[in-house]
Amino acid sequence: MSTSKLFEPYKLGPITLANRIAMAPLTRNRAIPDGLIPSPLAPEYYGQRASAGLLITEASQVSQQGQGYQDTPGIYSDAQVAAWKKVTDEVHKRGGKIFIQLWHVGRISHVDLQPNGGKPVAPSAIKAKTKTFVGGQFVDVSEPRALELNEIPGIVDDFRKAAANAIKAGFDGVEIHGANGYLLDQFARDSSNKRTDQYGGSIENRARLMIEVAAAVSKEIGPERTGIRISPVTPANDVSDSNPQPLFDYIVDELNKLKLVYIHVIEGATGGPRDIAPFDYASLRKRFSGAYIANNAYDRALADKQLDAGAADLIAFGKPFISNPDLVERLKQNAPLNEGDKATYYGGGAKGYTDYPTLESAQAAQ
Ligand code: 8OZ
Repeated sequence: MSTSKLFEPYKLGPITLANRIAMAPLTRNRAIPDGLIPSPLAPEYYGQRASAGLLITEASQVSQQGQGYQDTPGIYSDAQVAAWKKVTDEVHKRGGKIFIQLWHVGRISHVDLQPNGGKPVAPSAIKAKTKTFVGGQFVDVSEPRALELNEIPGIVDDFRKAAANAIKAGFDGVEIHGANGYLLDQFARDSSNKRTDQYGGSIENRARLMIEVAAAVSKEIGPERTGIRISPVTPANDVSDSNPQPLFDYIVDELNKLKLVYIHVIEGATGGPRDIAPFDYASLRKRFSGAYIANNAYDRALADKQLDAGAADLIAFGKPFISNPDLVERLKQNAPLNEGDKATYYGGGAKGYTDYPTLESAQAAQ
């Protein structure tokens, strides 16, 4: 039944994953508001999912400025590090491996979340046509301001410090969030970046911040513990690029020079159609010597097909992991999946978080 490569171990830099299945980062908005500390339920939530070869945490802001939605956890304070340590301990106790996703939302934020109620920061002062979740409701994002050139090193350093904190918290590595129209992607793509300094204009200039962050993080904790997520054609959060193929070919060439351990590629529109725009993902794979994690709308059949074709090393599943803590076992058995309850995706307590049944617990209840 399962001669599939999906269930074979994989060596990711210095660690060995039990299988080729990754849990994609999933925003769940359950941090304790006071201090934006991971929920006391987070160790159990991630622990329940530890049979995935690699867990990647929900996006976690590297600074208060990097926050864009209410109740998302940070990785910049000692209290946050201490709470994340409980998560990594539980996952390791259950035999899993876990990376934390490092996040700066850039312009996808709201003045109510920003230091001193200031404007969110962006490459250019262009407001995104999208909403965020603040004060218990979806609201338009705030008008951003363009970052001053002299503020950029501080942002690179926030990522570096967050990576150091991640290692203190016991993570096996970090994933830089370079995707989905957040800060690094806003710099890379030309719909959101109209700068005229060395961070705007040419492909090299627009890619500069993402590459500087990757260099700083990998210098701090080692490239063998540093991955990155990109989404070359997603329209998520109102970004686009007039010519994404050479842009992302260049970015991946530079990431390859840094010897990052993986690229995690959202193929198509995040959470939407895989074929939203033409893009040659094989070109990225060819350019990169580390691992290629493929994501977006994968099921067992497509995962097998891509692994057998050598198009990916690992497959990341997102939404199915919300409602199926034992997704690995279910994929192995081709068993039916639990439906997710959308009303409890973002925010709340244990309901829709730590209470989804495994095959075993569902059988025992019968
Ligand atoms: C869903 C809701 C809020 C944030 C992403 C971090 O798209 C997110 C996100 C997803 O990468």
